[in-house]
Amino acid sequence: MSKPKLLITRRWPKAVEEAASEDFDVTLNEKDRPLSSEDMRNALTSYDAISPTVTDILNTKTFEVENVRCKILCNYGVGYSHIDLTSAQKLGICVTNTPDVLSDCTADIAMTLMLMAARRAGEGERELRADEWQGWRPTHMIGSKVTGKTLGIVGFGRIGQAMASRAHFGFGMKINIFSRSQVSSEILEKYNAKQFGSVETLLNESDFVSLHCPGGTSNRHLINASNLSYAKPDLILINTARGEVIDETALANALKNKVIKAAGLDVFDGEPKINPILMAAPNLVMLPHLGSATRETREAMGFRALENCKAFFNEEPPLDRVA
Ligand code: 8YV
Repeated sequence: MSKPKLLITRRWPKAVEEAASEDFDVTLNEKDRPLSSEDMRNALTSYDAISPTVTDILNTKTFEVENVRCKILCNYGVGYSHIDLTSAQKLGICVTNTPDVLSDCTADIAMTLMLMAARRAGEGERELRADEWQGWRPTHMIGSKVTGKTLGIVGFGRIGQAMASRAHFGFGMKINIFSRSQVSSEILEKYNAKQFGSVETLLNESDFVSLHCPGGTSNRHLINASNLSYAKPDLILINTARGEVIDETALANALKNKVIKAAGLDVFDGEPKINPILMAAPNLVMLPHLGSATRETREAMGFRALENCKAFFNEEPPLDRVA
């Protein structure tokens, strides 16, 4: 039997690209450029399987194609808000993701941003490299203490819990949670955490808030001008989830008007373009979507996407089916 035709839309670490060719007739995106909507529509009619990433747009329009050949989208990544699941389902296309393998590294980046924002690390490095450091003094670049403070976590899935683990057991932080579903008492007890019924109260009762919920329309602007007005003035907000979860204009204004103290972002609405209002915002550290960017994790994500795809063509249920 011939191998299924698989399109991998962006370059993967070498080890996983090599493994992919064992079971699939693989097409690699040699130039590693994001696919256009037209490229993706053509791919849907020419490949048995496609492994997209967050840089691929698979919206309702993309799926408006005839003679679809693709049977599975084995997404490389845990978040899949770039894929319109209803349209995929209508065409009978299975969708999988890659949970678990990136929880630690994404929580590590959230922790990095939290420490950078609180301790002014980006600002400090810029000062030093600009040769503007005037030497040690008791009042120089004073930040906020992290240890022992209260961290609010929005979304308490695998990544949210990995963040709670670092913050609670590593930094002695108290944990507050906002999650639409009830978190079990066992999990709450593990982190000695309190669950809140609204984002407003979470913002009001936390020193730091870190976002770990899915993106997409249901969480678009979950953090906005209205609920930011409930935040403590010392609040530091971290986002490693999806850019659209925060209203970026509201965030920039909150930073400018000292409604909150600082923020750290790894993800942006419409990335890689950055809203100019964020570029001009004070007390903001930004990273270029590095959450899962370690060799170990990027390899594990590729292997996991391949496992899902292999299971599907072996007529077994893929481990991480989301549609
Ligand atoms: C991925 C991520 O690198 O997995 C996710 O949801 O946000 C990133 O860490 C990216 O989405 C790859 O598609």
